[in-house]
Amino acid sequence: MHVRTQPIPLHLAGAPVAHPVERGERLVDRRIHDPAAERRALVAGLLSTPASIAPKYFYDALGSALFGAICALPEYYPTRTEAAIFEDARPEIVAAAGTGKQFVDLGAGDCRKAAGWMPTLAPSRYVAVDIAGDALARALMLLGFEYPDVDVCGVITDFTRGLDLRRDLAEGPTTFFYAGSSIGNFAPADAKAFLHAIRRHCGNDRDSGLLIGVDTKKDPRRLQAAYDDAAGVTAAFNRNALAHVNRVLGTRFAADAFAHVAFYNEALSRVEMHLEARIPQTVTIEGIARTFAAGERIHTENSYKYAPAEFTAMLQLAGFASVRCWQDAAGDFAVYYAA
Ligand code: AVI
Repeated sequence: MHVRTQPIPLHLAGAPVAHPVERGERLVDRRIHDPAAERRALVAGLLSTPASIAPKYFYDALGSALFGAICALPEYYPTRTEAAIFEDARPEIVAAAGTGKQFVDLGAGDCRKAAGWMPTLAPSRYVAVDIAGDALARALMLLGFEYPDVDVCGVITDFTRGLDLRRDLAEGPTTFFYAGSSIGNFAPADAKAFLHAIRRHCGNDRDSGLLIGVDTKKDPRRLQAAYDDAAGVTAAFNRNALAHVNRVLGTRFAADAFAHVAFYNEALSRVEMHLEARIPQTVTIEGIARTFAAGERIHTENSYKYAPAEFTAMLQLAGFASVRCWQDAAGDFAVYYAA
């Protein structure tokens, strides 16, 4: 594995690789840089039938801002429902998870969700993990100012390709935090493997565990609306993947020539997002002419939904012995603490 320490902003300067568990604000870059392999995978997806683009291509700077806007949409209930469950169940969650531990924030983003837990979980150490290094550096600096007594550090990595934080975690009880139902963007087999990996990181420590938010199954019309909002923000988010692909591959996809399509696939318990060619069109990809027939789709995302009993069983299969679940009154979302 290639480990690279990215240029560290002054406020994050330190010796991240040599002394990964020392106290102080640090950022370590553990991405495996293989742009050629990533390019090959992207090209292969576009040349396949059906074509696909990995969801990571949503998240350039504009896509990340659009995702922030999605989270505030009236139709997109997961973010605010999860926040409401956190608020209502906070004392019980704190009692279950315990205080003063190492807190590992998977997919930390701007670290705001984790910041909400700082006053009550009072972690001794906060480890933010995300693939977006610049955003993480900014967020950690702010958090470090807000909570000067917490040992704050960050790990830049694409943990969806495998979770290995052993070099970056301190010994002792740890609460892993994976919010926002991002687990739903894994295929179920990959979600199981990921939960297993978290369980392995907990080791034999009975005081370690996972706090995770997961979207539930519900009326397909509500799911559809959440991923195809009236203002068209999710459509812009989906189409923006094509602009990102154009920058990476030098292609000339016309985003407007593709319609945003989102629907709930009940048989597979997932919302699917696609980009559908409005008209026949040919795009040159690495010198190869790829023709899209009118109505042909590029698959961009799956978002799996789990009934609480199903997800509880997944956590147990991953090796967690005790699972607690909190839901909102309507059962729109679920938060679990598994240890
Ligand atoms: C990041 N993830 C949990 C979102 C979801 O709901 O699957 C991504 C998203 N795609 C469209 N809207 C939101």
